[in-house]
Amino acid sequence: MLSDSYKVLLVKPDVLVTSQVLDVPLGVLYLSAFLKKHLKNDIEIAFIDLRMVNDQDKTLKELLETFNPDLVGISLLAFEQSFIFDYADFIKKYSSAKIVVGGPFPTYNYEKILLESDTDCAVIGEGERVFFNLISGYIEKKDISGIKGIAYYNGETVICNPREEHIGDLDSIPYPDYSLIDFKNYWGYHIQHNTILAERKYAPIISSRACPYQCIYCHNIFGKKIRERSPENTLGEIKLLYEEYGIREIHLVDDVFNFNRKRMHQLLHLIINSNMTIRIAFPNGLRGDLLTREDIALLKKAGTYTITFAIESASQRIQKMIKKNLDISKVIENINYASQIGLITRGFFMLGFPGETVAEIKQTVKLAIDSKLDLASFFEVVTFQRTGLDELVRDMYKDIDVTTNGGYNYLTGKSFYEQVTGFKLTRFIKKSYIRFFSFKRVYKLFIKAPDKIYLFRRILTSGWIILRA
Ligand code: B12
Ligand code: SF4
Repeated sequence: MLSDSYKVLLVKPDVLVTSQVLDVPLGVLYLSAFLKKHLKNDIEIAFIDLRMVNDQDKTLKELLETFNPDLVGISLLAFEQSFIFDYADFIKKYSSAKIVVGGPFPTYNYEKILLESDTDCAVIGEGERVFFNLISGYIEKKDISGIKGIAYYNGETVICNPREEHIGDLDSIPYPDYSLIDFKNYWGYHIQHNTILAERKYAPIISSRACPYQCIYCHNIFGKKIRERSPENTLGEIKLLYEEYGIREIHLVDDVFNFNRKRMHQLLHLIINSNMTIRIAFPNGLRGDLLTREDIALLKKAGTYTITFAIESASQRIQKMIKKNLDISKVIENINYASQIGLITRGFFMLGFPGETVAEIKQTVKLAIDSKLDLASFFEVVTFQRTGLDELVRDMYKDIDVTTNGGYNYLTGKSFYEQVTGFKLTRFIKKSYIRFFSFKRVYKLFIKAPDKIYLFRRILTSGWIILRA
């Protein structure tokens, strides 16, 4: 490494939330790989996942002083937002680094960040190309004000440049820079995306970007035109993880992995014909009404042991209102079939949409309880700023302050719904979990679970946190 290379410290923050999910931060690993590919020896990258450390302040201070970065890049989801307001001054105190933020929160809330913290620049949406252009500009000491996809404060006002074009050929992006992490730190009994496991050594992969659907609660980070990696490129990454890192279970975290059935089948056939024995999970859901029996059977043959179905609501009125428009009867048919062939099925449900009646909330919980689902997650509806849902909430409840963190306070766990209706949603959700997880259902789950010891220890170590929350 050249001694005058530009030093970038990438940070994944730690914030106080009741159920901290500890998953491999694919976004920053992609950024690092892209920068290393294009800037080679001109750049040196370090990464700190603050969720892993006991003393966040001490670790960060030491790293700032020893690594002495030119730039600190922070990845922020909405619920991690407090980090930038609490730590921008801290970073500036112990280093002379520029602070650049990126990820879903800055993409939609860059003004707040730039006006209320000592942040130099926000990267909007897909980060690889924009971050590269920005850092190249800094290295070459050029004027960065015209770079597409950034927002900054010019001393008078916040400027947000037009968005950078999305990277069309996803295969041109190198695989995530796994050298930055130690996978072992992400394996264990903490809360993870998938709830259960078949193999302890697992890793997430994203094989496509963007989603053509229009759900009003969703933040659009990668655009609406789906872009796909080729099945060969995706298989190559699975092979790398399998051979170099001993990974035996893959979690596909695409927004809609099964949108293009042809590509899905091609990848599954490649996996089946490879000499790897891997297990596959879909922790954040497949589009349940697009699946066919043939798809489900092939998914199983390729190693899938669990599928999540993001159903959200049993009410067709709510489905229409949130523009999810899921065909519920088709999804139930697919859950039944998946369950029949031995897959573990999980449902995601959202309760407390604006204007949703208590009867509709109960209808959703009833659907979950009456279904063959092995696991269910009931979420209180949260609004993120600059989504259709947020507008709806603000429109519908003009007289009430529902603005705390966009209608939801992550620390108290209270959504706007309780505030505006008086219906004790949090309590209702706890009761719904107790009703859903009947002795019979838990027993069946244990029979099906590929790693029973893991499931048992997971329930002991983190199950109570969720129920307590
Ligand atoms: C896997 C996943 C998770 C996993 C892992 C998250 C992770 N590792 O980042 C887990 C389970 C933890 C998770 C949890 C939640 N998630 Co989630 N999740 C995803 C999902 C499906 C994929 C994330 C991913 O790997 N993307 C691929 C990488 C390449 O993208 P990326 O991380 O966004 O990074 C790119 C850019 O954002 C940007 N970028 C990111 N960081 C930085 C930093 C810098 C410095 C720069 C320059 C650029 C940059 O560049 C990167 C490369 O292009 C996304 C949807 C999506 N398609 O991205 C939702 C998403 C991130 N999740 C979302 C939500 C709402 C949640 C939850 C709050 C849901 C809930 N109600 O519980 C929880 C948080 C709970 C908790 N307590 O932790 C929202 C975030 C909305 C928001 N404004 O924050 C998303 C965007 C879904 C959506 N469309 O609305 N999630
Ligand atoms: S299907 Fe998922 S990613 Fe697509 S718009 Fe709906 S919530 Fe967003």
